[in-house]
Amino acid sequence: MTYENLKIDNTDGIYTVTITRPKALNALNGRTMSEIKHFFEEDAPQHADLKGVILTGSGEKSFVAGADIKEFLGLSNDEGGKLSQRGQDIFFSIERFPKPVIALVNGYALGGGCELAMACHLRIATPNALFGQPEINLGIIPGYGGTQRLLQYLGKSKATELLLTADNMKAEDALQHGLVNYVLEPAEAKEKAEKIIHKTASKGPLAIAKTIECINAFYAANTDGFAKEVEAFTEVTQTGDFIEGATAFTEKRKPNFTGK
Ligand code: DAK
Repeated sequence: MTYENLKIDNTDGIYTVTITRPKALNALNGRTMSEIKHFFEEDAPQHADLKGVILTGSGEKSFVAGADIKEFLGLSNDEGGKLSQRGQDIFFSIERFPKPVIALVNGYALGGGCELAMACHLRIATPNALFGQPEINLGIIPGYGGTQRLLQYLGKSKATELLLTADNMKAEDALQHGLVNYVLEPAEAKEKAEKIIHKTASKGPLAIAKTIECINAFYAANTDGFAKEVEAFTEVTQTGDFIEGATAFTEKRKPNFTGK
């Protein structure tokens, strides 16, 4: 697939994916959603050198200002549900990606933009970042997981307030409420994201992937997260990486994990 709305840079295995629709403040139209799907489901798994992904928006004003409102106007009655399901599935691909995906939130993260940031494993915001689910202003509700993930991050009281009022949350408040991991100036934010990815890349890749699976199991309906942990633990203890990690510890050296 040729990317029209995503710019992808690879620096030492850190793939920075920049959503690039500046005229629409990087709003997610159908094409952009297809490109995000293609990147996480088709392209990224092929890149053997990939250590992690930084997802951001072009410019300094906006991460993603929502789903593309203008595109919704032409929807027929039964298309809404299908698009909502498709969007949720794409965002699940991000959440289930076996290597860290960090949202670098550089401005507006509204509606689908807030949902996209929440599907990433971690969020680093710049001071001008603004989070919110303003769908109610348009007479609709979030369709890409916003009613669920906002509760996971903020808890019921604050999330309900935001969802019912369409109020926005500033970066510092998002930090205080646990929606973001850090608030940093743009250059430091990128550096921090890179540092985190390099750090995770020095660990056992299977252990990282299994940890992500267990975290997701906590939030998955009808899934016993503790049982999932036992299952994942059984798998990782049977790997060469575990032998290497334990051996390196006893030999007082850094482990050389191979992901096997
Ligand atoms: N969609 C399309 N275009 C957008 C956009 C968006 N979400 N946000 C901004 N733009 C465009 C503006 O229309 C404008 O284009 P021109 O008029 O110049 O052609 C350009 O970006 C610059 O925007 P502004 O001139 O408005 O810039 P300001 O600095 O004055 O204001 C703003 C920035 C972010 C406060 C404002 O643009 C704004 O309020 N934007 C909309 C924010 C919003 O409500 N976002 C949430 C959208 S609802 C579903 C699936 C998902 C969802 C719903 C249903 N189904 C499958 C059915 C999710 C929905 C949403 O995300």
